[in-house]
Amino acid sequence: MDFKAFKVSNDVKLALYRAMLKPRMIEEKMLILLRQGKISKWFSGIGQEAISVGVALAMQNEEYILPMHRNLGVFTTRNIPIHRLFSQWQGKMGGFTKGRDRSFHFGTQEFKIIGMISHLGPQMGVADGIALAHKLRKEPNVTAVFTGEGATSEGDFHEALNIAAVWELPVLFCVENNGYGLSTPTNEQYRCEHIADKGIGYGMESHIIDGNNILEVFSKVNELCIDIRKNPRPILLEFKTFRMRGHEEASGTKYVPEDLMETWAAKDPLENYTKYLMETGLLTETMEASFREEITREIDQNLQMAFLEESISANISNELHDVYQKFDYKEVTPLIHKRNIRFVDAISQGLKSAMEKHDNLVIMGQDVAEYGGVFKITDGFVEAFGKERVRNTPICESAIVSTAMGLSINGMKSVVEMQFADFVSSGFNPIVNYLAKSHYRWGEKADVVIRMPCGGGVGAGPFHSQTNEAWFTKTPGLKVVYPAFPSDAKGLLATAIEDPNPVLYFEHKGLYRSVYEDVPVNPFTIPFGKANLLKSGRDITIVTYGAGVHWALEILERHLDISADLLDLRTLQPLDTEAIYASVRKTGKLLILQEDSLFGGIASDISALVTENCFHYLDGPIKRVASLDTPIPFNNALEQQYLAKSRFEQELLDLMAF
Ligand SMILES: Cc1ncc(C[n+]2csc(CCOP(=O)(O)OP(=O)(O)O)c2C)c(N)n1
Repeated sequence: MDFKAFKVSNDVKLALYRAMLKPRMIEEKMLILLRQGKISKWFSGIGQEAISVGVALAMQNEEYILPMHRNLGVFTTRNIPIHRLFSQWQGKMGGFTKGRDRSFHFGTQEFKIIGMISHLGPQMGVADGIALAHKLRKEPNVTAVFTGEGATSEGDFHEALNIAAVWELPVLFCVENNGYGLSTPTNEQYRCEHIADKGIGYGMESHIIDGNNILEVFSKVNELCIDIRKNPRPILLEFKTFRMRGHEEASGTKYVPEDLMETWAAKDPLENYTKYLMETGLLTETMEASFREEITREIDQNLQMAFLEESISANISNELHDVYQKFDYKEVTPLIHKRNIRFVDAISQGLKSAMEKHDNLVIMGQDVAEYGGVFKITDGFVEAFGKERVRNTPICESAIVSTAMGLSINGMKSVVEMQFADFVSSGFNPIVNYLAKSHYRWGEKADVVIRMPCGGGVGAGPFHSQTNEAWFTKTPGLKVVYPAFPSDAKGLLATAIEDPNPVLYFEHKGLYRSVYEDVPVNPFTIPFGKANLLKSGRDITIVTYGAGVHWALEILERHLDISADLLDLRTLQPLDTEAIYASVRKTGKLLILQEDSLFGGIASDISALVTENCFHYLDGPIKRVASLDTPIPFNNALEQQYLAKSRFEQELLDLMAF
């Protein structure tokens, strides 16, 4: 291993040594504790420390690092008190997740470390978002994100690198190529010779670095960081290294040929570097012993602190309390001055006002810039707010949602337009796993609104017509908004953008240009969780939202003899259960109308809630009226048959007659 080629001061050489020794010694202790059954799982980074430590020391403390499961050296180099790491691994309060997540699955703004979610790939898009925030604020900061070579096979890797390249984001993509992804060797993972070769495909500079040579890692990364701060751009780094232990301890290394193990054992980053430092006289055995003694003491003391810490006692209200960030709703009242506008105009106005109010708000989506979005909602926005804040994206829903998360982590707000709500499936993972769970896991908000042009009745077939709110209403941590009128669309969008929690904002395409209303011209807010009683009656309660509201209005218009409460939910999460219960207590009958297919839709949950809470008030069975349990078809006759609207009238009359 060639250490001589790198010009590094003696002080830095010793600092690098000590910084590498610490994670190695903590890990050795962890392996003992694991055997004693005192910790549950361990993902070892032994043999890969030079990468974590070298990168972390090349970065400035205010620059974000996004590590993975083998990067203990990032955490120790950023000087996180190690008792907090021990508490984290033991699921105690002194850790970073109140016992809610394990190992390195956490972030800390204090130390500018944003840890992974298990799905690996989303990290890279999050790094894009963090870097974008720096770039928009003209801050000369680098963001470094780690991944293994296995995770480079995920679509997120491709999407994130592509975005970073197109947007020239100052991100260091650090791939630790350690030979195996769990048991899968590299020749079953990818076909090019080096992962660094992939940089060419993205138009991105890339380098191969010996990941076991701390001086090479530190010098090259340091040099690149200095350069990126002056000349922001993404760089792909492939660190050649090897995973010396099992994927996690229990899984072992039987599938690794012995000679490969021996070859890499001879390249151990700590042993070789120690030898080099001793040969050059920078390190003596006495010094080494005293460093080791110091670290042993630190480990023992900190471990003791963590062991002495009480176990967490489970408390339901604590858990429920942390699912969402507290949102201090501020009422902005609508003024009297109104203009008759379409649903689509109301959304556009709401967005525009928010862009004027928040100069840290960014809109991202496919074709949203000069083209104005496929529904023209952001028409003219580039002229008003510039291309930096109104951003066309490549076709990459997953990494864009992750980018939005990164923007939020780094102090920005964003609205992401899904071109059609159907395409959210390509960005589903970061929404339900990253955005939804971050506050509960480690107290981090996800200040992101995802706009969802949805709904059928427009002859657009199975992939441009779905109303897929139920994919999200069942995921704790998300808020789901679904307006039916222009005023609500405008006011609820304003609230969604103010709210620091992730909001899915459903906008029905069929309403865009067909529904008009007199809408207050000023920006105003409408609180979440407040249903709107559109009609008040005695005999039956109809609960619905979105296009269903208009179907119900139309049918009730035809049956003036039916005295019904018509409740427009407006938001599905939070759900105004009190308004539903109050109405059912009054009328004794409930019909829930939803455009979505029947099974597993929100109507089922509302039905269950009313059964549990209002059973004694019911004078008939609760009726759910929904679309067929088929995909949504294209042909008009088939689509009309599919939609709940075609059955609503008869079901209403049947329940009235019960
Ligand atoms: C989306 C997803 N698929 C599968 C897994 C299971 N899994 C966790 S780590 C891992 C191997 C990762 O390999 P690599 O990226 O090379 O990192 P390494 O563990 O070698 O450091 C796998 C298959 C996962 N966590 N997430």
